[in-house]
Amino acid sequence: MNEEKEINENSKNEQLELFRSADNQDKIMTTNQGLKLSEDEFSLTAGERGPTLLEDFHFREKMTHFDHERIPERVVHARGFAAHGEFEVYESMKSFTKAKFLQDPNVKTPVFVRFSTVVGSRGSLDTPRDVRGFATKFYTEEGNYDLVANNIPIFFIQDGIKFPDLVHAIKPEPHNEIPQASAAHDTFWDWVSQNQESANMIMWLMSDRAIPRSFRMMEGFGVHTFRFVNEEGKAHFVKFHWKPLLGTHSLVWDEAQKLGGKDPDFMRKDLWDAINMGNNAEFELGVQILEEKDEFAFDFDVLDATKIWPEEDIPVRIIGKMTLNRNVDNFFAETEQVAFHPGNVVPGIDFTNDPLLQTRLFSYTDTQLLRLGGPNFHEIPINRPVCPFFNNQRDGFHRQTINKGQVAYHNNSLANNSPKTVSPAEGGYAHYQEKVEGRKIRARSESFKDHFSQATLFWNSMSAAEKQHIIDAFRFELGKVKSKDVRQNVVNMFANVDLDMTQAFAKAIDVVVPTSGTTNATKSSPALSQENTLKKPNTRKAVVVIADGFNSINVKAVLEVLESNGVHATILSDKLGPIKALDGTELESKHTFLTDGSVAFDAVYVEGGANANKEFEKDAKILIKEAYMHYKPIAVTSEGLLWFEAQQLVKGPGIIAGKGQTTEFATQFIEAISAHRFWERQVV
Ligand code: HDD
Repeated sequence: MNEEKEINENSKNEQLELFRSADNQDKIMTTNQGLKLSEDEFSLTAGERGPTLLEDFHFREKMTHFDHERIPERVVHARGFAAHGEFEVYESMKSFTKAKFLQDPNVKTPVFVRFSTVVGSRGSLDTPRDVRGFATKFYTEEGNYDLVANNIPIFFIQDGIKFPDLVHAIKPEPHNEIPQASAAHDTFWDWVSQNQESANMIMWLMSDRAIPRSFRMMEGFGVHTFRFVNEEGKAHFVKFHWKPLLGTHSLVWDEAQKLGGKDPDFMRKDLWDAINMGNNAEFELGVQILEEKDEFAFDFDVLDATKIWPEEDIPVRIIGKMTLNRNVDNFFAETEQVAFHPGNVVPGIDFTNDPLLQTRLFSYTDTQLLRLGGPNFHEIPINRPVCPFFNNQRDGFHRQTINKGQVAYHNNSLANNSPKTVSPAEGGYAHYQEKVEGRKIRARSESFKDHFSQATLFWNSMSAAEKQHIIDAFRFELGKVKSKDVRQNVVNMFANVDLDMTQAFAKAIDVVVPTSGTTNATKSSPALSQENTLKKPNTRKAVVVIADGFNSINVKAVLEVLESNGVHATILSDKLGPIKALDGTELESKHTFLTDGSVAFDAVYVEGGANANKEFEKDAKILIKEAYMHYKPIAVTSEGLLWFEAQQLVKGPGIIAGKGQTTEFATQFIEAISAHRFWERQVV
């Protein structure tokens, strides 16, 4: 270990292999000292009914380990899920950056990505309305590079000194620890109205972006403006984007809440299952690049993390692809112990004076010291670079490395002054020599003070359905706020974003409906609307609802088409196990109305069956209705068609009614699955 060797996509896996234990299968049980055990069910007692003896080293060891097996959860982003993968660059980025992993399209760099929610604790649900974390560790030949991103391209605040306040306000309230994993409470909205730089972020948080359908179907954003620096020392400003190859898709709010109860692990299971089935999660890396001379060319400050760079003004250039293709072996060892840090950079990538970024550079190491129990967390297998690393840092809690040699200081003569530093030409990191001067002040530039124009730009960019979702989200969130003053303050604030929008939700929350606001920004950015995203059926989940006595020709025809279009189809009935068709064919039911319902799937196909009883019919009708209310594609044949019609639901886009065996029926169903949702029903 710790030797120079060529890095490829397998390098991290090979390194982890050195730390993997054999599994317990067929092994003899021992203590941690290697002593074989003859008994693991009874502690050592004085007599059969007597007290337990202190000399029971086996009990003491087992219980002590158990008593200490929790570590503090992350102060934010506590609930997460991760996977391994690889990254390849499409074309050399040499003219912009000397970062080695961005030079050669033939090189694959191993990566580890942890997705997360932000507010809930580790055991909370996957589908709250929340920002999602999207943190990537690139194990490069020049050391670890961490892109610690979110699925929203901006942030709540401009200066990290406000981060503890933001987090205290949005986390459960301190006196009663209510509510869990939710922003819908007084302290958060009070904080929002008293910190109006949050306006743009709140618009995103109220939008569909905050309830993604899957980690595999959301964008990622580095948020801050970073710097690319090339071999000649020339710098460009850069913003990083991850673009999912499946498009950016969301749940609807009612569905997300129901999923939280039916299946709190919905999103982690989605990623785990997809990777196990060979449906690797793929994201393209995009960069927005800006010449330094254009720093002041915009009506926002490029150092302000509450602002996007509209893609129509500064295009996103796609430069590479990341593929997540391997699940972890052990959640704690990998997902829980991974430690990200925006300050983990490689030559060719540097920081800017974005005041939010600057504060993050302090916070991440600090938090790992507590969370992972000392300064040696870089030695934990998941955190180790795949390139060699040497320095004079020694000792501390949990030190693993046995550093050899007499000398642990610099400069020295006894070890030929090694380990030695090297020049930038030899790969040594040199900070970009930006000229800075100024007086020490606690104040922010005037150029950071427009809090509303981009919030309005976001609103202007939404489709009619997306706008309605935002209004509904405000109604939900503020509907949970008990203080009328807080509700009024929020309404007064958002009147400055869009008056019509604010009037629409103000009416529902018992406040004075505003009649004027200050912003009249007219810009929009089509790239922000999810209506314009990629739409395809691949990896979507369809459920086929059948009862005994079903028509096997219909069902088999649809199953075949789904399968051949990359849709994962699965059978649901009123019971698990074999369901028998009229012709004697059997299909295996893996879900029931009780275990899953419609919310666990992207699309439903209800066939029914001649032997369906009244209870089946009732449950199937509920399933159809729920899928309908969540705007999902619905295909119905046989009894399914009767149950659909009996509910007087309106047939329209996304409703495919007919006979399963026709090609037209199946093709229409696939097209509907690609379309994702049918918002026309929103007005029904
Ligand atoms: Fe942060 C975790 C992303 C602002 C302080 N942050 C954390 C994680 C992500 C982000 C994805 C989870 C990493 C993981 O999976 O282990 N954070 C962001 C983004 C931000 C941001 C995109 C704004 C652009 N964060 C931010 C600020 C501060 C922090 C302003 C403090 C000054 N973040 C932390 C932290 C965490 C963290 C307290 C908690 C656990 C951890 O770091 O490792 O240090």
